[in-house]
Amino acid sequence: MYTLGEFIIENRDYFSYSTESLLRLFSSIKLASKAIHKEVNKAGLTTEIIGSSGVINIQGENQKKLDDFAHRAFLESFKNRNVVCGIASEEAKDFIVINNKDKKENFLQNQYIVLIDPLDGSSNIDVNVSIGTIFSVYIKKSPIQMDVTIEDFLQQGNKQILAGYIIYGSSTILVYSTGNGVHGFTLDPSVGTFYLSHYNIHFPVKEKIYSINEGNYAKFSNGIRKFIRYCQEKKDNRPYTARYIGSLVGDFHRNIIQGGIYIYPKTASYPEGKLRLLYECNPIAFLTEQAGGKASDGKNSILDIEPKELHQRTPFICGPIGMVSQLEKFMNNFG
Ligand code: P6P
Repeated sequence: MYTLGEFIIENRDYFSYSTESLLRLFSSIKLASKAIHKEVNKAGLTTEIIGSSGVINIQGENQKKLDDFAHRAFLESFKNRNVVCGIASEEAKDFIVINNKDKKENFLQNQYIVLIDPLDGSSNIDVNVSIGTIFSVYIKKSPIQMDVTIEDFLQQGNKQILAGYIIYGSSTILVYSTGNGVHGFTLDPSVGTFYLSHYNIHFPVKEKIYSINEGNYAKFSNGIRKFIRYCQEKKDNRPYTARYIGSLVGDFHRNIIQGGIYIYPKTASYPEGKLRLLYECNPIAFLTEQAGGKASDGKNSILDIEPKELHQRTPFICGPIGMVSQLEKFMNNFG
């Protein structure tokens, strides 16, 4: 079985940047995700790690202790590997400059810009539902000698050179794409190694699942409501199965493997949509398209949206092309 490192080396010809720097980047990601895997898997046993940190994060949400732990784990592992020059995190208001000028030998490689949701769906931690890390990577745009600027982070999703997630569920799986298909690696905790377990993931042809929080039905637009009823009617290969666990990584991972659409539209509580463009929607949209699917805000491709600010939100739809196009048609015709 290929390890993640062996797979990256085997496929180095498909990656336009230095393989060595990609291996170092993944070394950081693997280290942090293994530390989080360990804490998540025993969260119920230690009060130090579950529950709230007592901090209200920049999202105005009650930060969970594991959120903070995950944020710090990634920050430290990126800083120590000299391969990232700037980080934007859901848990930090501003981007974080990593200045490695003193480490000349790696300086030229430190071109990676990372945007990350260290632990998405963390409200599920205390009830043992799968949660995940979502990451998005770009090449620095500003002059290499300068520290990162906000423009380095506000790049369109179609400029990503790497995107992925780690799902902490019944097993811990790292799923990523560098633009050459979507591949999944399962952690063998007994040896602390990620092994290739899902080669070239593609949405199945059969559309099966729709994932949306129907508790917001009364406030959905007519187009969304029409699509929900379309999913439920007995016709063709419908009704679809409704599955929604309130954890984007968990819902998406199931949908990309079993064939389903995930929808988080505008709601009364989130008139701009709830999900964050830069470190939730762009990376998931990149994986969606690489797996033969489609990702939009109901009208425009997510990857073409010109970002304006670090934590901006967007309505988010991702899944098989047929299902997403059908929903876009209803939204276009019925509002
Ligand atoms: P709701 C988790 O907070 C999250 O950001 C996503 O992981 C998840 O899909 C969504 O919000 C759930 O939101 O409003 O349905 O509870």
